Amino acid sequence: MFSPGPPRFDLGTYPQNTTKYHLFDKPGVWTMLCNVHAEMSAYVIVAETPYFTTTSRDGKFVLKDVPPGKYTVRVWHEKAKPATLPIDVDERPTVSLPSIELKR
Ligand SMILES: [Cu+2]
Repeated sequence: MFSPGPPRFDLGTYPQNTTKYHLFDKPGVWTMLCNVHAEMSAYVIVAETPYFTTTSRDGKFVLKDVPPGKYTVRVWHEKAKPATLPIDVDERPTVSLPSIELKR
């Protein structure tokens, strides 16, 4: 799902009230930074799967309608190293994962 290196793009600077577009054409975590304000950042994750989600505030998530099979759960957080967990989805209606600990 994530490319080996961070995808890069640069929209440069442009006048206020101007809109620029960028097509995120490669999978990965795309980082957007402001070269004026260090506290301004955003991320776009381009995933090659229909099975993705974000967590609730307590870190829990649900992926619905995942067909049976072997998968790798990939977890990303801006302040942690990405984590992966192999999972075997079977015919049970609900499959629970063990906790995934993210480390800085
Ligand atoms: Cu800024």
